[in-house]
Amino acid sequence: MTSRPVIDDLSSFWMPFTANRQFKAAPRLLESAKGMYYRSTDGREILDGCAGLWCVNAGHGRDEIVAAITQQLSTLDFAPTFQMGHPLAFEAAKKVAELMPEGLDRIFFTNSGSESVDTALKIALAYHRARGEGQRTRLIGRERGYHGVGFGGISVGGIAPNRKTFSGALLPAVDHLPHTHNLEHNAFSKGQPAWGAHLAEELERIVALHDASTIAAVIVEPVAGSTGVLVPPQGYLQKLREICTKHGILLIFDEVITGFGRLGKATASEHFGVTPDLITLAKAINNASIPMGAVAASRTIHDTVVGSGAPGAIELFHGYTYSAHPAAAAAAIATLDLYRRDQLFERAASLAPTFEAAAHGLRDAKHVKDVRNLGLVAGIELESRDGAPGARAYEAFVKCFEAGVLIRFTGDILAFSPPLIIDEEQIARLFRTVGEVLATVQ
Ligand code: PXG
Ligand code: PLP
Repeated sequence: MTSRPVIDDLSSFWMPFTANRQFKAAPRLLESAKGMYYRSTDGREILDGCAGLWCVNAGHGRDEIVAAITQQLSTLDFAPTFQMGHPLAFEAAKKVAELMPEGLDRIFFTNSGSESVDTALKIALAYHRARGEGQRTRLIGRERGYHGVGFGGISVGGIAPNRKTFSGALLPAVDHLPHTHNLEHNAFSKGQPAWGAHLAEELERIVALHDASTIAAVIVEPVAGSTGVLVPPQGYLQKLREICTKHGILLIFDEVITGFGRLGKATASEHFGVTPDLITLAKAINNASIPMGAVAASRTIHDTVVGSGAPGAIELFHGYTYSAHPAAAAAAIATLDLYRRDQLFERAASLAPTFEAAAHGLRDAKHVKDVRNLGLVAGIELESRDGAPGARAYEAFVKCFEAGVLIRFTGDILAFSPPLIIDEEQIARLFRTVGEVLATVQ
């Protein structure tokens, strides 16, 4: 394949979550992708160790999805879903609902994870208000949580740099649970760490402080992704569920990353056997082929909100121009069919032990101070370089890219979340490359 010359002016695109000046001085540009591989503009094949941004779970350039989108765009490019509809919106919702835990079968469509989070938080407030408990407005997130970049999401989120610049304008009634990261107790845990379930009891202290009657919802990632892969301690999520139920607080699982097979089941909720009241989704919902997100709400929440409106009145004053966009909906239907046909969730489950062994094979590699994993997610935490936090992981990331492997990093943690179509040889190559690179990293 011939490569087009790299465009020589990169200045117009203000890049998201990027060191713009550093990047533009030495850009890394991807030009095409198929299956497990990207191709860079300099013509190299790059093994995708992180499914793009944790989202291309069925692998790149799947013909079935491309065909569904193409066909849809030439048939019905756009249709409003405010007081109107189109059939694929309803079909896509049904397909998503079929994969959710029992009872969470009412689906609100958005265009991203950030929008899903805002939507879920607003639904939580609307639900309590519809029940006559409109004073329940407080939202509880968790330290190190990532819930996207809307004002709602950064307010309940717990990633300090994402909040700092905007700290004067965050939502007013928010508190945070402590995070569960503790290497003294949990370093090199395989799967769920044994220590830390008691950290969920901090919710009781928060409830005692603010009173349950002021709290609408708790939102957590079942497995925290963005912050660097924090797997919940055994029993932790169950405890959160119990405490929320006891106090009438809604539990929201942000499954933007864990959704659609990452842990070997459709959802983390199913994997852990813990059912929240609301689930936020995005990314792999349609293999990231067209922007789309969703919130799965329990029948109770839906019926309470929808039942509270006067006949003929709009029940929830919320929605996006592109909610259930026809092309995104078509892509979701094709993607969810593909997951089932190719049994990709089962594949993730059966590859998980190989993936775990390969990741933990790096426990003695240079700079490594922790390896953690669950399903097809792993994090490798590096000792930070003195006075330069993040520099070591950045160097590893760049060197891996040069060696033909794409990984993610956050701070000094490397993150792995390959497409679920990865094979054993590719898993071996992924971690072997990282080991070789770490040996050369300063
Ligand atoms: N919630 C969670 C749990 C997420 O992981 C969002 C919400 C926001 O989704 P959108 O579609 O608005 O980006 C996310 C997104 C990374 C990385 O590599 C993670 C995300 C996005 C980009 C990069 O850490 N997660
Ligand atoms: N801003 C303006 C001026 C708008 O008219 C709209 C939607 O009509 C929006 C923002 C919201 O856009 P979206 O529905 O794509 O989120």
